[in-house]
Amino acid sequence: LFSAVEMAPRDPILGLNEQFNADNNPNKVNLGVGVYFDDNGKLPLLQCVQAAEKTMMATPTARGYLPIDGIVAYDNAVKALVFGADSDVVKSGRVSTVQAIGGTGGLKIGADFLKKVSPKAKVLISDPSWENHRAIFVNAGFEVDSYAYYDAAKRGVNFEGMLTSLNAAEPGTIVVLHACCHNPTGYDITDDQWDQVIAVVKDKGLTAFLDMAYQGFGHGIAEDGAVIGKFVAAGLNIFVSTSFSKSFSLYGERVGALSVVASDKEEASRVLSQLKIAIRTNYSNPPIHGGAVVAAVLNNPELRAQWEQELAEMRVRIKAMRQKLVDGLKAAGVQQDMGFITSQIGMFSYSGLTKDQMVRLRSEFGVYGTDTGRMCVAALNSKNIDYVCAAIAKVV
Ligand code: PLP
Ligand code: TYF
Repeated sequence: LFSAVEMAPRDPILGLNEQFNADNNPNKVNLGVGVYFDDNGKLPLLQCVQAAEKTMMATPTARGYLPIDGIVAYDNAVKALVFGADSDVVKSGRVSTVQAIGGTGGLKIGADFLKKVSPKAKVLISDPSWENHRAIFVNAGFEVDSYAYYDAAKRGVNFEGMLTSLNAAEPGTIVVLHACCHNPTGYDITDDQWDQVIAVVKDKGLTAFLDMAYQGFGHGIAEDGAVIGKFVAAGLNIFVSTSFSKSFSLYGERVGALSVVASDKEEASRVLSQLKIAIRTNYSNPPIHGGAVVAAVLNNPELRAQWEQELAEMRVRIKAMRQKLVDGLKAAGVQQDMGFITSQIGMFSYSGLTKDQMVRLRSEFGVYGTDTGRMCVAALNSKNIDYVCAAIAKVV
């Protein structure tokens, strides 16, 4: 049966983890996978999460099946977070939100639903993008292409190219956009550029699918979410996938969501019924724990305030590490101005290092980033930063 089964390539990022774990170098630093570590190099367990879990454990509950679309209080909290509790679009019942297995699950449910709605549509992802974007939409049966995004020479977004790509797209094309904290480059487009993208999406009849995996890691929860309000204000039917993996440091609980904005309440209920089919045929219904924790935090004013503060601490620490990286590289003797690192946002920095340099960083120094030069700034800390800077200085 399996004699002709080919060995699949490893995930370029998760595969690095395996290599890192097997490395005996005592100084090794993992800047490969997008995971936030605190200044002690530890994966945080947020106080707000611990508090919510403590309360939950005090009155243990039996675990029946959840509704197909998940915990109602969770879905409503996500809606409020993403669109604003008092927004017209939520109050008028135009948003259908379902709990999903991580942001990945939100993308997959959206992709399966879209395949039924627009079976012939093409999908465009940014060049470059999170690798799984392509895989998820290809697996859902779509042809996936890319739109111009990164300009290596300019160290920024090739916005003209992006607009040209979008303008050339067929009506109905599905465009996957990083709502904030672009992965892997760390370069976002400006407010004004978002307005121009929205105008093209509207003009050309494209379908925007906004991937929000890092809300709160850019400029703030509301600031990062504002782009969603712009699409809604333009009267567009959009998809938004949400991930709490990073913002709640709940990677392994697989907490995410998919929200779809319909034209009216009746349409939204039909959309929801189809999203439930996609969920049922993938995994029937979501798990309880992670969603219950996030709902408990988001729906309790005290815990919510604590979460906002803890998320702000992560955001501020990452920004401080960007500056330390720039200063440290200069002090370590790197001639080139690396100041661009502080104009990037979110967890990642596209460092501009070549594949050869990244391979040397790994093999000679145990400093792991992706071959594309992407480094997870959120894994730098006051103890490893000097070592990382010295290593980079030796390979550039
Ligand atoms: N989208 C982007 C851009 C990501 O970087 C990630 C990272 O994991 C995801 C989606 C998936 O999130 P999750 O781990 O919640 O599935
Ligand atoms: O880009 C990253 O590092 C994170 C984590 O298949 C990740 O988004 C990486 C690869 C993958 C799933 C998650």
